[in-house]
Amino acid sequence: MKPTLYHYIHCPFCVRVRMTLGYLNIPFESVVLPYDDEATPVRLTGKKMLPILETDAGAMNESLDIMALLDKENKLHIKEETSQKSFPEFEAYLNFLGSPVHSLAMPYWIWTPEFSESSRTYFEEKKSAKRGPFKDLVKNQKQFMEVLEKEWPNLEKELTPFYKSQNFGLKDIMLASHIWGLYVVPEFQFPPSIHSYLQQVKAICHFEYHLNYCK
Ligand SMILES: N[C@@H](CCC(=O)N[C@@H](CS)C(=O)NCC(=O)O)C(=O)O
Repeated sequence: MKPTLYHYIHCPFCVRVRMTLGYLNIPFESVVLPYDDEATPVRLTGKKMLPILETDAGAMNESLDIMALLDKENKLHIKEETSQKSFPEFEAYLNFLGSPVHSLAMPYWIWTPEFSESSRTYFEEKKSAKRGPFKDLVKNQKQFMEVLEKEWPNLEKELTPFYKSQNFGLKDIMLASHIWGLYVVPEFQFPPSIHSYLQQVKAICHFEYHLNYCK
């Protein structure tokens, strides 16, 4: 049986798993759930959180656990990478980048084809409780962009040509999926070197953002 991935198109943790499936050339069933569907994920794993991978062995959460299960030949060295002392620091870096990325992208994600009227309302209500009204996020774009613009030169130094490495690896999947969402923001442009890095990761992982919508 092919594994089934339940995912949201925009979700960086889901994108990680899709990039991994593509990198490892693993065929899978793709099920894009509406963001307001609480019943399906709760039935599968007991909580409303995606990604979920369903295999003969059952359904599971947690992107890194899913990726480790998929990576039978250990090409991404997930156990070794995630148990390194510096790994929490890398995750904190992703969170630091993720905050402005999400504030910039969320008001646009909701207008992409994965959202219906009801899932858009559900998403906006849930996310604006933490981040404030989406209209204000758009109004304050500049401040979020400034955080990223300040950071890009530091990131550029680490792309050698992959993240702190000459070889493609787990951290590239995690980093690329975390910032990929910025492509949806019309006012935003990646510096050419970061754009080119992301396109390399896309090619290596056979990644299509709007899977299911542009076949
Ligand atoms: N630690 C989890 C995080 C997954 C996660 O945060 N998923 C979000 C989407 S980006 C989610 O399902 N949120 C449900 C909701 O907020 O309703 C993983 O790595 O898989």
